[in-house]
Amino acid sequence: MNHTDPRRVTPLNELEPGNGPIIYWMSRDQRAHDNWALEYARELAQARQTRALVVFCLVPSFLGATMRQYGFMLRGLKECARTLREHGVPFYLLIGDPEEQIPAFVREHGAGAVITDFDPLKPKRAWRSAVAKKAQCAVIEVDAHNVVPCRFVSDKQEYAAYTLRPKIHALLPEFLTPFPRLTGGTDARGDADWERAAKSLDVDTSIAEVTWLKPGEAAAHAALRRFIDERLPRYAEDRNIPTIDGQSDLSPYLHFGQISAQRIALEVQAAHAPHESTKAFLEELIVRRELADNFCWYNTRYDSTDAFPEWARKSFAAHARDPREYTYGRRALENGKTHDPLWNAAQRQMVTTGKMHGYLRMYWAKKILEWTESADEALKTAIYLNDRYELDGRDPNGYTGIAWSIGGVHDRPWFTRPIFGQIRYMSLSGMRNKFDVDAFIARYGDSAD
Ligand code: FAD
Ligand code: FO1
Repeated sequence: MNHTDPRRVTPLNELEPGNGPIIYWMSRDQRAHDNWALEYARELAQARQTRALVVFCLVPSFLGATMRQYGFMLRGLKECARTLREHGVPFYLLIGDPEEQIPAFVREHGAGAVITDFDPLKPKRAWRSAVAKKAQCAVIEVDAHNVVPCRFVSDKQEYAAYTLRPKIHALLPEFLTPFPRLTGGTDARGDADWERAAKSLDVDTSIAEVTWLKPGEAAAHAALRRFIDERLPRYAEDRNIPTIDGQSDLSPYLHFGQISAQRIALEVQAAHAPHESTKAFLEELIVRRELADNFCWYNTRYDSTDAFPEWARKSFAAHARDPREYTYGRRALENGKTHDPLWNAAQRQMVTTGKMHGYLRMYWAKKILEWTESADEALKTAIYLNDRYELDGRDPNGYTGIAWSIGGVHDRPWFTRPIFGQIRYMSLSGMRNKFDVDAFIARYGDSAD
């Protein structure tokens, strides 16, 4: 009985599934439970009386990720491999270029089909299209990341959250549904040399792994439980106050796919927390997050000023030569050495914990626009710092959040001012009206050492 909704499924080549095992090439959704791509692979294997197995291809470096992110990911993968084996699904770890490794693995195992998960980012699209061409079997993509499948919910780049929201809400009753349980007995086959994997990495090890957040599917579910019990009730009031730990801290788990957004939404709905908080959280988790996938999927220039709306690009052209009262190079920004103590404290929070508070990320990015020579330099600097230090970096949410802050993507024109033109402005005095800035500086600022 097929549980996977066919609207999540997109064949990536013309080949029909053949005989031989069905391979789930896991990439974005690194979890055993609540994973539609895995579920689809197991259903297809059952229908063809063959077996399903999982392969993950570790690339030695990925979009500037450091040991901070790779450590979190590899620990989560190790746990995932164990859970899969306990449920009868062998796990194989490959190392190298997926465009070579996956077709070779298909040949070696005589695979009947490769199932892979959906990801709008350019490097991942290149991997999938190369594998779809080179693998001598059917290659099929399943959107296991979005509650409402990205390709299905809209066939174009949406203008803003308010244009995507009704499309998502209309389909939630069909897609925000319970998951089938993961069943099966132990299967000890599989092959994963974690030592060799760690040695193969070509990453900056100077940025240490974080210790305040434990990686993996079990820890993700514990973090969800803790959020629901302790923070969800006041999420509407607390989420934009950086001095209160009012956010869920689920973004690193969502980024690495160690927990399903659909699972989070089901559990939050069942919690019967105050309506305003539930509504505010699901807006972020489903509408905002899936708007980010929509933007990156339909706009391949998502990491460039080319993706900015026309009004923003015109506005930047008109203000390109506005004098900057302050300008900082990448090093000064990276070290949090500016004249603005709040900005420095936000940068230090990101560098030391791997997770800047969501409300400060907007202010942080906008100040980079104010203190660099151009929108182009600001965008590149923000992406570099965000993806180097944030545990949840290298994510559609990041490219979209930065494009919103600096380039007005999904936002509207505001009244004109120097340097910003019509881009929404945020000021230190404005932040002081919202929360106790001095308390945040005391906690994360220079003097906090
Ligand atoms: P919660 O408030 O608990 O939200 C729960 C989930 O909802 C988040 O995990 C996320 O999946 C989603 N969500 C919340 N806010 C947003 C948003 N504005 N856009 C899209 N999804 C959202 N998010 C990342 O995952 N990776 C990034 O690299 C990243 N960089 C950002 C850079 C800038 C400049 C801005 C303005 C935002 C960025 N965001 C990024 C979005 C948002 O700030 C984070 O997702 C959020 O702070 C993560 O913490 P949380 O899970 O505790 O959030
Ligand atoms: N995906 C892979 O399939 N293989 C990798 O080795 C890999 C490394 C990696 C490191 C840091 C990071 O933030 C993401 C990484 N990803 C990898 C991609 C990740 O699984 C996500 O799919 C995307 O980054 C988010 O869309």
